[in-house]
Amino acid sequence: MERFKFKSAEEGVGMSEGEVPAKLPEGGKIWFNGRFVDWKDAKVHVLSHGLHYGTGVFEGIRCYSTDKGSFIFRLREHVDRLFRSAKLYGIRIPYSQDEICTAIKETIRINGLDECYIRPIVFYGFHHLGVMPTGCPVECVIAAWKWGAYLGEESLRSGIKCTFSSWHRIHPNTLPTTAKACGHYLNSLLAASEARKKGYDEAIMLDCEGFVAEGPGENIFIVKDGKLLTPDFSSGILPGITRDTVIQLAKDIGIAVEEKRITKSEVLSADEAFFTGTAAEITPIREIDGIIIGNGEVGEITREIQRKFFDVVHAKESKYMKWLEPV
Ligand code: PY5
Repeated sequence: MERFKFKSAEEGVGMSEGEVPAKLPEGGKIWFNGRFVDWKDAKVHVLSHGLHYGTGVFEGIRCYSTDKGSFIFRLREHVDRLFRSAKLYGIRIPYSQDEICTAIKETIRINGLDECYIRPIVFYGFHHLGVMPTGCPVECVIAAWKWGAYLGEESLRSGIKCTFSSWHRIHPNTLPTTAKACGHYLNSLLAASEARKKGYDEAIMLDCEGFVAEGPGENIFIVKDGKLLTPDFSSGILPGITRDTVIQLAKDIGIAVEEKRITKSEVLSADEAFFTGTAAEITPIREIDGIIIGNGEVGEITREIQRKFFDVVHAKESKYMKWLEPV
């Protein structure tokens, strides 16, 4: 919990439409195809394949500062997902997983960051602009910068207001939904911007059959009668690493978890609800389309999961040190 306790609300990304989020910090070094370049030199050509067709895959990873040093949370799992995402699109990453892990650590160190968000991205560069990226080079980039709470610091404390989106989550037969691929985020953008235009903090997307899927950049959980429920993979969700973390932590605390198809009405009548994600961490949901979830306060189980999560990422739980990779 300590990370957001000491920061001002302005450091969050900003939630409503019209509010301009903090600009990415300029300066420092970016890892670009195996070597470090200055921030201003990390450029690609406007005719890059990835820019035209969204042909790239990426990750979002957090590094936390703790009293035992800086640790990257579940680095191996994130890098593994990056490679699985690439495989689904036939993108051959010209490095090993170990090399990418090492490069991520070096990026954090060279930029002197003790706590940060890390964004590795792999995409097709410039060569040819047919749909087939024949001959296009695979460009690999790793950047890191300080990034506070994704939906604003206050969101972690008091929860957010959501709306069910009219845009459905991409169907697993349309795109490989388990891949964290650049082009998939057009779907997320439509849902997120619709929600903000209507004055909500974030969207909840349904799958193509009308079951609850996830947020534009977050997985969703609800609490009903002391039990955690979350959509299963048939709803085309991204297999979130924070989602997996919460499932394991809940079981450890003794809270039952069920992965299943979830209806809108189950969410609206839930006792508690929250989002999970690397950027969003554990963000409580207090209201959906004007309907108060539970009593409108952050629920007991949500608070317990949130506290446990922040203890784990801050190296306060010896059992979960296996998830923390020293920088
Ligand atoms: N679902 C989607 C569509 C996501 O983009 C993300 C992560 C998640 C779920 C949660 O996955 P995980 O727990 O593994 O992070 N979103 C990115 C993130 O860094 C990008 C957000 C802008 O959190």
